[in-house]
Amino acid sequence: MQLGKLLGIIGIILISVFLLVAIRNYFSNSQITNNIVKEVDAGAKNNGEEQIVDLSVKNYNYYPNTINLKYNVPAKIVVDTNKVRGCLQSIVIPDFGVRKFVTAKDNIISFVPDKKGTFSFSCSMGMGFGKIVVS
Ligand SMILES: [Cu+2]
Repeated sequence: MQLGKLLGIIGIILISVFLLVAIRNYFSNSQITNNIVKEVDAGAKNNGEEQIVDLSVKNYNYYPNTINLKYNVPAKIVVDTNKVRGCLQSIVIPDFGVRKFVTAKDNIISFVPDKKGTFSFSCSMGMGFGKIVVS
């Protein structure tokens, strides 16, 4: 009678532990699966790579004046709005469909350089200008 009770309690403990482990494995497995899916998604587009370029001003024009980018790697141009002022804040890159007025709070221009070659960028009035070389 006592032994039966004891075995019953041990049985319940064993089942509980088994269930806990099973539940934990289930959740950690689904997390791993999610991560793999995310990596595959990113890989299809760009291997998770990105390129970051800082854009400032020198001699009343954009600096660097020629921006070199890798083909098909998402680009982020981080604009230093302490230097890039006034109409130079209105940046246009026609070949990549970019037209943006950058501010201190919103100073990143993102696009994918999906064409190879040399392209121009400028302020919307064409007073400041430069080149983007994608290779
Ligand atoms: Cu301008």
